[in-house]
Amino acid sequence: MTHNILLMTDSYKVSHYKQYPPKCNKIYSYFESRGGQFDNVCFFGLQYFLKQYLSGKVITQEKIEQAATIFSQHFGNGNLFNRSAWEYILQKYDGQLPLRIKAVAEGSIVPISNVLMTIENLDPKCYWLTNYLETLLVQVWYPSTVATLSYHIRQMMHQFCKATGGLEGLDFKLHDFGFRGVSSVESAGMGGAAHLINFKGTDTLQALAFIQKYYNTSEVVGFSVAASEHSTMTSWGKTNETKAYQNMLEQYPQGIVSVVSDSYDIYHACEHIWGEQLKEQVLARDGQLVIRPDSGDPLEVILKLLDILGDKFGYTTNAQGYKVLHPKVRILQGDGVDYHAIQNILQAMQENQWSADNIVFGMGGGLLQKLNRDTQKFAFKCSYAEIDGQGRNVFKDPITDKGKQSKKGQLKLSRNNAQYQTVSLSTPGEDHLQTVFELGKLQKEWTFEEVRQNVL
Ligand code: AOY
Repeated sequence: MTHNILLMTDSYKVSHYKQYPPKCNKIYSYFESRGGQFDNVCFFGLQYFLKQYLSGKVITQEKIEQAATIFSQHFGNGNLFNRSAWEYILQKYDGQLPLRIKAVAEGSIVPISNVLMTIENLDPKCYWLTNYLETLLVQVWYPSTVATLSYHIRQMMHQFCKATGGLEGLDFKLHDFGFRGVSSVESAGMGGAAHLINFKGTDTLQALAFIQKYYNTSEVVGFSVAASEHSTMTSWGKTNETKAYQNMLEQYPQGIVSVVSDSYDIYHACEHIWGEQLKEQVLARDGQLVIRPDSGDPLEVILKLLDILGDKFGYTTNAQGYKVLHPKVRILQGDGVDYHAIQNILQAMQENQWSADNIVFGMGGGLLQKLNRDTQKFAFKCSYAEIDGQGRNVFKDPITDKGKQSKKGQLKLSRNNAQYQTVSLSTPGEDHLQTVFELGKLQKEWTFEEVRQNVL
């Protein structure tokens, strides 16, 4: 193992064990979204952190020594580190963490301001351990925020598809182009997996291996097709643009093929190359050609391309009265795409009598990177403690920001007429938080199929 749990925290937390009140024997904290872009969130990714970083014998003498050496230089003080507290866990629990973590089922859609996860120490001597893990556990914000964004884009796309066409294509309406734009391969795995809860199209291959490994899945749950990039088109030279496109039709005689067509002049490419020179070959081909513009103002370009392609290849009018291009031709917009761009494009298409069936979207940085912990205001706070066995509610309520109020006491996620609500643990009724981790062991494992089911 290359990582060291003692080092997977913020420096200041190393000093916190001395700061709790005397005889403190329990610290209980919870995780919530306090609001942000959307008013409900999709909880996802905890199982990865539990499996990768928290399960089993995560403390060893070597890790304690490594941390001790780093801390004494980092703080310029060899005494801040609570070495004996870690050696206590190493000896008493064979290096396994005496904690209980409860969480809502992964994939669940929960309104903001509800408890999503709780964590508490199981050994009274380890009161300091609960919040030592805050830093790592709060990183669940990332896969949860990607899953939330992808979920809400699907909801929005659903409305446009229902109003202007069909729902058959919805699973592939938003393709993940984000691998190159994320901060790390680990982020690509987590974020790419989060997107695949809601959709089935991805180019982020890392997500497929991530899901198989961490979500107990043998299947491949995301799909893609043959597609060009600019190098494979422009390497033919500007005078051979038609040959480059013709080669695509010939190399991939069946199924969907996507061709990026803006290398020189997207309008010329659609009107004269696809729409005239290669038209018969496109129509004779056994599959769908997807034309991908990749520059310019997306709204302006798409509306113009729809008109050009409608003129050249023809269209039909569907039951709802919207125009649908010839079935052999579609558009893929993957440049400048975020939630509002998709909404604006589908809105403008509807206003111009074009069905949402004509288009699919690719989203890269907008899907996997253009978000942060504040996008959904994820926070982790202590709500309960025990001092010498006496329970007390713990909270913050700053006059300077009522948005930063925290909950009090031990919490339960209840559900009344399909509405989640956070109540005191002592309130009678079912708790939708279930124990997922206890004393070093994973207690509940979700498959990816189950995660997808839990969204619905
Ligand atoms: N992929 C559908 C399949 C994927 C891509 C990936 C950055 C695809 C393009 C396409 O058709 O055009 C990363 C940009 C594009």
